[in-house]
Amino acid sequence: MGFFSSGFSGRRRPDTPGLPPGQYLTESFPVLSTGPTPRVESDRWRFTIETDTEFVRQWTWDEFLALPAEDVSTDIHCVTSWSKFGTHWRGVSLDTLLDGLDTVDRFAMAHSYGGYTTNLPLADLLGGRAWVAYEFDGEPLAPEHGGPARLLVPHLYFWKSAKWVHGLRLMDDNEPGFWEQNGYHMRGDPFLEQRYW
Ligand SMILES: Nc1nc2c(c(=O)[nH]1)N[C@H]1C(S)=C(S)[C@@H](COP(=O)(O)O)O[C@H]1N2
Ligand SMILES: [Mo]
Repeated sequence: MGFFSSGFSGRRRPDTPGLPPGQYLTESFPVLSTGPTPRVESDRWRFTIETDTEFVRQWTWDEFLALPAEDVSTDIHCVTSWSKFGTHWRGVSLDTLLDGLDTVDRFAMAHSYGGYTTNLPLADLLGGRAWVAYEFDGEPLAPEHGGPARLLVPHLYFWKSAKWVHGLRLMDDNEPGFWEQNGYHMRGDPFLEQRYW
């Protein structure tokens, strides 16, 4: 088995279990942001879930911290080809945030402080596979990694995990978000290599 150097400081091991095709492992935690890091004070912070027509739910920071939280250990996969194994997060499951919600909408647009957006099927946010995370490695989530809180949807490419997440807008139609308008995949499953469309 060969080891190939790649653009980043990682190593490529073609048959590493859990490593999606075309990915290499890195020990570091690269920062990928399209713009400056927005600074969101916790007393200003809100997380909202809404539909096109009707306001649904909103939490303040204190209300959010009072929700049941989960510890999550997971691998993450960026479309630029780095993967990182065994990352540790704490956050609130989207199952909790969307619990009891009565909607016919099948898609969601995650939107962030700073203007970033990314679209996801609602099904990918349910079933214990998505969180709004506010801790990494037992510490408050660093601003450059999306603090105070970010979406964490680790079974999809990491661009779907919106940093500085501000809320979800539920949608009837699958509208493209920021990277999706620029050719990235509407779903983004790393094991299916759904990078572009
Ligand atoms: N708000 C916002 N969220 C974002 C991004 C961004 O530019 N802005 N970049 C995405 C991309 S492409 C990746 S790979 C991850 C990077 O997260 P990290 O900087 O914590 O590694 O965040 C995703 N979420
Ligand atoms: Mo990315």
